[in-house]
Amino acid sequence: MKHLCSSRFGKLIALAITASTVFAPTNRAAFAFPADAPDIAVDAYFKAFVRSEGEDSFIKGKQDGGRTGFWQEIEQVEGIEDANDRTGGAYKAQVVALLNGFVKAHGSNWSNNDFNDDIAWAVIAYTRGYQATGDKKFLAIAQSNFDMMFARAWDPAKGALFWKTSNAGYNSCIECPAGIAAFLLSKELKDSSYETRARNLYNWNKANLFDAQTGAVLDSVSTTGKMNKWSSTYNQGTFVGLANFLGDTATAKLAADYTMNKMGERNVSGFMIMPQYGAGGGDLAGFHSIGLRWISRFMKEHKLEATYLPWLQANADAAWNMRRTSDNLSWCRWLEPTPEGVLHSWDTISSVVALQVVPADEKTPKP
Ligand code: 7K2
Repeated sequence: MKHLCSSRFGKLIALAITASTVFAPTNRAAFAFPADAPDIAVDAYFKAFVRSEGEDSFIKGKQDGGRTGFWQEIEQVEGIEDANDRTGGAYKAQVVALLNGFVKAHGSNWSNNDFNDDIAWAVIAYTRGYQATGDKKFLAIAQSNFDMMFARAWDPAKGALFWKTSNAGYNSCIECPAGIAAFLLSKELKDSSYETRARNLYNWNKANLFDAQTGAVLDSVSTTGKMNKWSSTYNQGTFVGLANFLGDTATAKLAADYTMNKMGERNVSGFMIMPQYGAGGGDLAGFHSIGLRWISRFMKEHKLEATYLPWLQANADAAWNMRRTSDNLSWCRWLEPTPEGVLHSWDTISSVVALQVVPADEKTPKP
């Protein structure tokens, strides 16, 4: 460096290095959220949205009551499973009560739900419930519903699953969650036929709904070949999660990099904050929980903290900093403070999950 710097060229390099240090995102230490933030966030969520009835728990649609949709509900249960994983089991009783409450509300056979992806999400949550508790009842519910869904949704001509029972198209939001569900089942049931299905779904999605140049995961394609090229944080996340399970690390990295570098808006420190998806209980409000969960897991399993942790922490910090002080709830639009008034539970889950799956620092025990 010394001799380089003595030349004109070297001075230019030195200047460039100084400039990149000044303008690059600041290091993570300045951004890490407080160590007690993850627990505070879960407690606030429970206080606002979880109602218990005997041994069962139910998630309210809004603070003042009502229901949330099937997939929003079960994805919020996944958020509590994240809290349980982070703490090594501190929320086990709550996970059990929520899974039992979900069965009370929706039964243990979900065939009356037309959305194949809804069933895949719930299979993931119940398989994780089994992993957290060892209760075989949860695994049996997961397996029977996966099998029911797969039998009705599989299109042998295409080698992919239909998104809905109307059989009108194939979406990343069914192929990837179903692939994750199949992979989890293959491990717990020790049945490689599920892993084969996971691999088939992944290969199809990679070949048909993935841009290998950019790392973007594309939304869907209809049976008539009409493409929806929109990319969302939830599809990026499940694609990364599935690629990671199946050992395609390079592709997982490509999709994670796209999410980190291309999706959202930069904050004042230069980090990309995930897109400002609309609040109000609509589908998109909870998408970041899914994106963050699977990309964080990929990072931890491959020790890629140097690449992804500053960005993930910037998002978790933003979620924490935008909370409202009256009840510590935070919504899903992390460049703006959470408004006062009655919130939808689904709007707040991405903030809760961000604080469960993103380590506060590199010393946080890895699950
Ligand atoms: O149209 C699909 C998908 O392709 C798209 O990415 C998102 C974005 O919407 C749906 S996926 C969300 C669905 C989850 N299952 C239950 C459905 O009610 C819900 O639309 O909006």
